[in-house]
Parts: sequence; structure tokens; C-alpha cells
Amino acid sequence: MTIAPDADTTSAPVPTQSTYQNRVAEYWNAEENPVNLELGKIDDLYHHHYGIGDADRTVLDEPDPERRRKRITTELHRLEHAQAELLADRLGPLSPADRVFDAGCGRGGGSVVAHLRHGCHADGVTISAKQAAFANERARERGIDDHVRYHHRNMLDTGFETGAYAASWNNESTMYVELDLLFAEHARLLRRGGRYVVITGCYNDTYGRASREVSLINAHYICDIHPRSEYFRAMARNRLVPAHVQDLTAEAIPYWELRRQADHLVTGIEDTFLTAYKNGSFQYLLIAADRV
Ligand code: GPP
Ligand code: MG
Repeated sequence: MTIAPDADTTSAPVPTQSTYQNRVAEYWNAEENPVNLELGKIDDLYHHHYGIGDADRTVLDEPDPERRRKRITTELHRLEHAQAELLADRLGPLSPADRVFDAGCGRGGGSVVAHLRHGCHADGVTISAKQAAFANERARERGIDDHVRYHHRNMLDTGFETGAYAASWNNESTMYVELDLLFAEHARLLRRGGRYVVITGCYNDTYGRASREVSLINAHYICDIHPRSEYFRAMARNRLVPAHVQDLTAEAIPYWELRRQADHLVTGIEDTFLTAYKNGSFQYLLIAADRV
């Protein structure tokens, strides 16, 4: 049964979920990786994506062990924040009257970044009740809960108002869903001329099929990484016209090179990402599209 939720509430029932979606929700309800929580604590911006840009590797030379850990944590957070800012830049121009939709919002960092950048209202959606509650608590503490709200809902079927959004995005969350269903929901929510942005890891069609490393990443996160081609096919089918495509693969590597040396934060997937990026089977991509 699908119950159409009130856009102002955070506790409306999510539509009936597949067994797979229940497993994904369980993963995120249980997830407490220090690489996410310790970074988030720095400034109360909790991201669930990776970083981009050159890393300051001098943090590794810090002789005091406690200070070294702190400096590495701070540097990784800086790189993740730079990624969130890049995405937020691509949403604009937006005004404080505008509303944006954060599909697969995790613990909420991206919506806060978008609000701070543009002054806009944000609705974040996550399949994890725990993440939605956590993110709403952070928004309350920050005093922006009148502008930024998180909802325990399914991003494929949000129940939000048709055409009410000036911009929307997925930041590393598309690999959990069928792209046609996802883009149909974005196209429904976005007003004509609205902007959709995705940052994602995708497998490279020129390599062939999914590599061993891509399959290992899928198993690690219980996700299903799409090929690059599928993004463009599914966008074309759903009134989303790419305006800007950026291959961020090279810019993603310094983050992983630093993260693999952060003994206090590693999760075990670091070398797999590096091999996947370096053997050409996997790409880190930003696509900005207009809703026509
Ligand atoms: C990062 O989340 C992103 C995902 C789990 C989705 C998979 C992304 C790909 C690009 C394949 P996270 O910040 O919770 O992960 P981690 O705990 O590894 O930092
Ligand atoms: Mg993380």
C-alpha cells in the first residue's frame, strides 16, 4: 500500500518496500563507521560521500599520534566538504524562496550545505528512519529546521508536490535504485527548467562489463553500480537533458590515497576504489541536467 504523505511531516509511512530495500535500510540504520561519524563531528556536517581535490599529505608526517589522527580526519572532511560544495554550486542560481530535494540524504550534510549556500528550503529523503531522525536533530540544533527537513521515505515515491522543486540531486545514492524510476520521480518533482545534479560512481562502458573491483564495491555496500551509458539513456527517457558532464575520477584519487593510510578510519574498501579508478573500470562522474 502506498500512503501519500504530507510534505510537512517526517514520519509518514514509506511505501511498501522490496526485500532488497529493507536490507539497504537495515544497513544504514546500523551503520556507524568512524569515517562518517568522526568527520561529521568536526562541524556537524555529516556527509555520506567521498572527497575530491588535492590532499595535504603533510598531515601524514605529524609526529604526535593523536594530533596526526586529528589532522588526517580534518583533511578528509575538507575533501568531502569540497565535493558537497561542488554539487551545491551546480544547483544554482537559486533564491531563498526555492525548494530543493535531496534524494538519498543520509545524515543530512548535503541539504545543509545547499541551504547555507542558497538560503533555499530543502527536503531530504532517506530510506533509513535512523538517518532521518539524526539529520532532523542536527537541523534543530543548528536552528534551520524551519528550512531543512528530512523525511523517512522512498526516493522513488516521495509523495511530495509535483513541480514544487527548483533543483534536486543524488549524491552517491543512485546505485541503490533503478534509474528510470528515480529519474521519473525527479522529473515529476522538478518544475520546468529545474536543475538535476548527480554525483556518482559508475562503471565504464569502454572497459566492458562490471570489473571485479566494481563487483566488490557492490558487495561492500549492497548496491548495484550502473554503467555510465545508462545514466544518459534514462535521463533522455525522463525529460532530463544533460547540460554539464564532469569526469571527477582523477580528482577522487587523492582522497582515497589519504584515506587508505588513515588506520583509525579505514573500512577496508579503500584499495578496491583505487584499483577500480586506476584500471579504468570505474569512474566518478558529475552530471548536471535541465528538466525540460
Ligand atoms: C558513501 O557512503 C557512498 C555509498 C555508500 C554509495 C556507494 C558509492 C559509490 C560511489 C559506489 P559512506 O560515506 O557512508 O561510505 P563510507 O562509510 O565508506 O565512507
Ligand atoms: Mg563516508
